[in-house]
Amino acid sequence: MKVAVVGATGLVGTVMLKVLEERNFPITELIPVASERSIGKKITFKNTDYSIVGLADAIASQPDVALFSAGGSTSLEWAPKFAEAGITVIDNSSAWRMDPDKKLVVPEINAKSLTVDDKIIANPNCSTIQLVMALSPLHDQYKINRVVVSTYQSITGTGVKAVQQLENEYSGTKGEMAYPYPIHKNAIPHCDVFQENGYTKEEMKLVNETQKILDDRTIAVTATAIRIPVVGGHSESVNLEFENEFNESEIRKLLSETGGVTVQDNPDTNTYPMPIYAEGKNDVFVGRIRRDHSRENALNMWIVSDNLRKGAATNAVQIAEYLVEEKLIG
Ligand code: 2RA
Repeated sequence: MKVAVVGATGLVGTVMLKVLEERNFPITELIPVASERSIGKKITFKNTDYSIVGLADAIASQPDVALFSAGGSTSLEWAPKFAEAGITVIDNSSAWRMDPDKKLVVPEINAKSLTVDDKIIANPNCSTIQLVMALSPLHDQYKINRVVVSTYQSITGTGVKAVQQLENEYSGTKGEMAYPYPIHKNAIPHCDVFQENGYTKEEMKLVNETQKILDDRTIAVTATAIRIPVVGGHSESVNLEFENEFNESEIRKLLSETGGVTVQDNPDTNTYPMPIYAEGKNDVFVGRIRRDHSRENALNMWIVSDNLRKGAATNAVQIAEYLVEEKLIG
């Protein structure tokens, strides 16, 4: 399998390469792609050095699949060109997610909808992926009517500049600011840009992508997305209202039996998910599961996951693995 990684030197692209290697994805040739300034630089993958190439050269190399994490404008311009050349694109930007003709895929939930005709496949937003991984089995069993989610997001979601700003603030070094405010000792209620309706794009991604992936526009979703000085992963406080009755042990059992989800939930032993321990792992961790006694059929829980892994790179690689298994590529 010839695989292109577009954005190979970025935070997510670097993790994509790590995950491809860890999961022993059947690669015969890697085509690392990055911006003009990186062309010709070498990267090592599975003990082999590869030269970084530009987008046009990547198409000419005719990879079977291209994992994109290079921003929305690059995806909008180049994903169609790769697709026209017969290359299947799995895109981690927001460019194609809400396109009615493109599939928005979390393999454990809706990979089965993929066909050989899907040449541009959208990888959902990191905070959405971990949310729907926990919601999907519960929605199937109890029908979710409403979701209220507050996220506590790692600064790695903003990018290298924000990680550097936090490190500078720790060390008292002056440097470029990704945010107009300090990140250290702070919580910034602002992920991505504000929209006319007073919500940020990040918050509306949680609303719109959740409904699309669960294929149910009747689910009411409202979100507040907060950036905090953490690097290991995103955390989410979630309140759910179900159509039907449930019991908490059934909920825990259902989640425990869901592939890709790990329940960490025992107040007696102070057991609950935390980003510092989720970092570097591919699962979605769920805890603090407890009935919301203020509403009928309502539940609270806490969801944590490494946003660079299941929230981005691992989910994209798992889509590629599905395509290989089903002989939709290669
Ligand atoms: C964020 N969800 O965390 C986005 C990913 N870039 O900012």
